[in-house]
This record gives sequence, C-alpha cells and structure tokens, in this order.
Amino acid sequence: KSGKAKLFDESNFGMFIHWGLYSHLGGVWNGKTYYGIGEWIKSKNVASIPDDEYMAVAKEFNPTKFDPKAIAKLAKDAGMKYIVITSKHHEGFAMFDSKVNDFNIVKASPYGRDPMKELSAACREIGLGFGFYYSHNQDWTAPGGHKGPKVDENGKPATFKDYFYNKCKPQVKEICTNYGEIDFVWFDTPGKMPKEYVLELEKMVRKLQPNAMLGSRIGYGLGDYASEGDMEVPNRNIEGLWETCDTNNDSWSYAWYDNNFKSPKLILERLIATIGRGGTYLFNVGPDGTGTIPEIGQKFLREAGKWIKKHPQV
Ligand code: JFZ
Repeated sequence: KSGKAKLFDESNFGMFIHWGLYSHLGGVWNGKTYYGIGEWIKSKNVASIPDDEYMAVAKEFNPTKFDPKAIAKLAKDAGMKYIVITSKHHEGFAMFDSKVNDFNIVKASPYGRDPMKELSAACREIGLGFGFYYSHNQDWTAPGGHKGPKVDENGKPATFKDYFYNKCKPQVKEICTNYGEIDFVWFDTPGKMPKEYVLELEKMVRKLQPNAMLGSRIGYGLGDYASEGDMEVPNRNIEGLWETCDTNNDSWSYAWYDNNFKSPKLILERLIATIGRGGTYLFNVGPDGTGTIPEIGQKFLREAGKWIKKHPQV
C-alpha cells in the first residue's frame, strides 16, 4: 500500500480520545449519577439537561492538567501509530479555537486555550499521525442541528440548512485548515442527514486535506474505509480497509464509576484478533475534566505496549 492508506493499513493500532464538557460532568448531573456512555448525559433519555444549563458547564471547564506531550508519548509507548480526538461531539461544544461559533473551549471556558493545536503539534513531533472526530449531523445545542433546538437565539425557526452553513461546514473547514496536514476526519452518526450536505463536506475535506482518510460514518458509503460496529471485534474477515473502535472501559468519555478497564492481555487479544482479520484497532481513552487520563488505563496501555515492542516490525 502507498499514499494515504499507508498509515491506516500498516499501522493498525490507533488511539481514540473522547473529550468534551461531558468529561467534566463525568456521569453526574445535579448530584445524581447516570450510568451508560458519559458523552450522552445531556440527551433526553439520560439526564435530559436543558440547553442553557448544559452550555453553562463550559464556564466550569478548566482542564489545566491536559498534557498533550504526555498523551502523545502514552500513545507511542502503547505501540499506537496515530491519535483521533473529538473536535466536537454531539453536545456541540468545539474543543478547538473556532471563529465561527462561540460555544468553544477558547471563548466559552476559563481554559481559554486551544488544546488541539498543542496535541496536533505533539503528535507530529513524536512521529504519530493525527486526526479529528467531528459530529456532523447531531448537534444538540446548535439551532437546526439534528436533535438540537428548533429555534435560534431570537426565537426564529432554524433549519438543518442553517446549522450546516453557519456551524458545521465552516467548523469542518477550520479543523481542516488550522492544524497542518491531518490524517483522518472521522465523522459520526450521519443518520438521515441529506446526501447533498454530506457530499459537500466530502468535497471540501478532499480538497483541503487530500491525504486524510475518511471513515464510512460520513454516510452514503463515501468513506475510504469501513468503520465496523462499536466496542466489538468482528468475528469474521472483512474485505478492504476497515477499522473497529473500542474503548478502554465501558464508556467512551470519562465517567467516575467506570473502572472496568481492559487488562493488557485483553487489549492485546482484541488488537491481535482485529489485525489478524485484516483490520485496524482504534482504542479509546477518556480524559477527565482536568485533562487527565485515568491512571489505571494509562498503565494497562503501557504494559500492552511493552509486549508489542518485544516484537519489533521488520
Ligand atoms: C457513536 C456516538 O454516538 C458515541 O457517543 C461514540 O462517539 C461512538 C464512537 O460513536 O455511537 C455509535 C455509532 C455507531 C454505532 C454504534 C454507536 N454502530 O454503527 O454500531
């Protein structure tokens, strides 16, 4: 394999990072714990948090312990070849410096810095690939976003088209412009997003980042590789380039109660089963609201990495 598929096809092990305002909540709202996947806490079926209250969480979000170099080093020590991180999850909060929408880490949080600038630089420096997750269809706080408010700040009806041109497309442009060359754009949950918009995104990403790989979750079969079901290792061989994403415990994002960390042995078993079937294993960690990855998860990854390094590539 050559060209852009090279990193993906020959690397086979990457770090996925879910990190956002939900990481600060860690599975708790108003003193009550909500079990399940932490990044969904706002949704109707979980804590059903009103938009204004959820958006106000940004004022408390100050991840001063976030250490991009240490995270890049951890991925490297684990034997991983790249990092894919949530630039914006369904909650709608941009974890990067966005000029087109104020609900972002630089403008709306006391942290006031762009952690993605530093993480992308740290990856490049240490020789890792880098890419962004972006929730293109679901946006729970943007007027017109899928499962978002139906009216804007002035009470005027907002459509998906409004969301798409005011926030989604310009933000995808930002992540494809301001962080140098990136290796992945990982869209998610396309649902019933109209095809015309998905095509527009695809066209723009291909133009701005011709070497970036797009996963199949952009929708309409447009990706460069298949992203198979979450949190499982497919039990059969699959044709073509494919990935499975899995997480280090039971939630994608940090949740205080989630201590079910996969042992080094289990990480290696799942990695080998995936690679043995021709796939790539994208393994997720969830930093907490301070920016720290739970210590036990770090330890297990390093131990798995030690074993991998005993078997160097030739
Ligand atoms: C999505 C997100 O809703 C979730 O929060 C997380 O980010 C995960 C990686 O992706 O959830 C999905 C998407 C697709 C499937 C399952 C869960 N799927 O295809 O089986």
